[in-house]
Formats: sequence, structure tokens, C-alpha cells
Amino acid sequence: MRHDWTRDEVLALHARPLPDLILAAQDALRAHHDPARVQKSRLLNIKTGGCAENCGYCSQSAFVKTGLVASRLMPLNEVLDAAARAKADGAERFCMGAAWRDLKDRDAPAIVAMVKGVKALGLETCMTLGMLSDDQAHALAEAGLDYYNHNLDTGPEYYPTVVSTRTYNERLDTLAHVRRAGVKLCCGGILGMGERAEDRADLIVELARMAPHPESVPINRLVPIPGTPLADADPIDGLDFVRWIATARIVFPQSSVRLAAGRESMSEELQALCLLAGANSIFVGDRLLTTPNPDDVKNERLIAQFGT
Ligand code: SAM
Ligand code: DTB
Ligand code: SF4
Repeated sequence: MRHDWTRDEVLALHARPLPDLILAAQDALRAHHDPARVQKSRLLNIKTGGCAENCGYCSQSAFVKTGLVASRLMPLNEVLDAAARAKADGAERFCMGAAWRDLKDRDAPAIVAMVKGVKALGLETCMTLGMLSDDQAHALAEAGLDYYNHNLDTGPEYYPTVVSTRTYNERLDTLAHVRRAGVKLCCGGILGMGERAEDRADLIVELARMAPHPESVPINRLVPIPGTPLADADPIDGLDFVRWIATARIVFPQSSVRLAAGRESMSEELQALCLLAGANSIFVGDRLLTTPNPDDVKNERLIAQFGT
């Protein structure tokens, strides 16, 4: 496992002739994973909208008017009902997201109860709640949380263009707290926010510096949301996106690489190429947090091509 990738090395990988790149990505995948298996995670938005951060891509920021109705934290019984349905539909991991800048101590008991309840249903648990203190990360670990999602989103140079209410270093602090508490890390980014190839390479370099690498690396393709600052960003080219997936697979051979948001706007063929390029996980269910996701008939048809 390498932790000292440079920007230029990552850019050179990404620029290899497509057949060589895909072959190297398949080799990396097959060295550590079953290439026929696509891991399935299900998302639930447990607290929608009204967020105090100004992430330029997000429908849930209080800084933008997207028509989204903000909600309070979802009651435990509703979360457990949704988790039971997700399990019945074949999800393996249940990821609960809250539109918070950070976890408030007053909400922590409710979150702990959700982790315990979802785990008792036999699902892996994942939470994404914004910033966490050291103590909060330990409390979640004690409750049995398997994964914490906290994305770096892009490289450090482009980051302030996308978000100005928090810094890259604050993001890294939470990631360190989660890691110290012994919770597995889910950390990746978004492509198609107007960033340069260099910024994408820098994101990969930052993630690679973490030792161990994040166990899960979600690669999102921007879902442009009317009313947000990035509503009109130029979409990333499909094959370029495939190249970045392959690059991530080669740099993070042991990690789960998730083809995360953005599948709704991709053809089945483009999604299949992303899986051939080494992605081995998707979100199932017809909703992400606030936007649609392909339904499970489509998801199963895609996964069936890969042998499971
Ligand atoms: N508030 C928490 C946080 O920011 O960490 C958790 C929820 S936040 C919505 C989780 C992640 O979803 C973001 O870090 C971002 O990578 C991704 N995301 C949000 N909106 C998106 C969009 N429109 N397109 C693609 N990815 C998006
Ligand atoms: C991640 O990297 N992508 C997920 C999950 N982690 C929390 C979120 C995608 C959100 C897409 C836009 C929306 O539905 O609001
Ligand atoms: Fe808030 Fe997370 Fe959306 Fe940023 S991405 S505005 S922190 S919910």
C-alpha cells in the first residue's frame, strides 16, 4: 500500500491508454476483491435541510433556496422501519445522513440509539453527521458504528471555491477523530464541480496519505441542483469519469470504491464501464439523500451483468 503518491504520478496514471488503465485497475481489483461482487449500501436522510454550511453543490444548505422543506431529526421507529425495508430489499449497509455542520451533544443519544437499532437488524451501519469531536467519535464507536462518511470532496486548492464556512483542515481533524476511535472511514469526493484534473489528483493524493487508506472511497458525479451555486457546472465527460474511477482503484487497491451519486444521469453502459474500471459498490434504492437514484430493477439488472 502506498501513501506517498504525488500529483504528477496520479495524473500520469489517469492519462494512460484506456486499455492499459482498465487492465491495471482490474488487476488491482482482482488482487483484493471478488470482481463478481458489487456491495450494496442504502442511504436514508435522517435530518433534511437547514444546514449551516454553504457547500456549493448541496441542496440542503440554508444558504440556498432549492424548494427543499427542512425537517427535524427522524424518530427512531421510522429509521428502523426504513432500515428493515432496506435489508429486505438486499442492502448490506445502511448509511444515515444528517444535514448538520456538526453533531450536537443533545442529539448524540438519539444517534446512538439508531446505530444500535440498525445494527441489531443485521445491517452494517454508517453515519454522516458533519464534524465530530474526539469524544463523540468514541461514543459512536462504542455504540457499534461500523463506518463514518466524511468526504474531502476535492483537492485543497479548489476546496475554498466550493465551501467557505469550514476549512480542509477541519475536515481532516474529524477524519482523524473517527480513525482514532476505531471506526472505519468512508471518505471520497465529487467530480464535475468545475475543478481541474490537478484538483482531482490532489484529492487522491490526500486520501492516499491516510494510513490505512479509507476503507471506503465514494466517488460522486455532481448531481446539479437548481438553486445551488453549482447548478450550471459543466458535467464531467463520461470516459474521463471512468478514468478517475480506475485511477482510484489502482491507488486504493484494498478499499471499496463506490460509484456513488450521479448514476441517474448515466447510461447503463457508462455505469457498467465504471464497474469494469474497478468500482465495486453502489447505492441501491430509488433515493439518495434528496435526489433520485436508479430503482432496484435497474440496479439488479446492472449487478447481474457482473455475475452475482
Ligand atoms: N452534512 C454532512 C457532511 O457534509 O459531511 C453529511 C451529508 S453530505 C450531503 C454528504 C456528502 O454528499 C457530501 O460530502 C458530498 O460529497 C455528497 N453530496 C452532496 N450533495 C451532492 C450532489 N449534489 N452531488 C454529488 N454529491 C453530493
Ligand atoms: C457520499 O459520498 N455520497 C452520498 C453519501 N456519501 C452521504 C450522498 C450523495 C448525495 C447526492 C445528492 C442528494 O441526494 O442530495
Ligand atoms: Fe450541510 Fe453536508 Fe450539505 Fe454541506 S454537504 S451543506 S455540510 S448537508
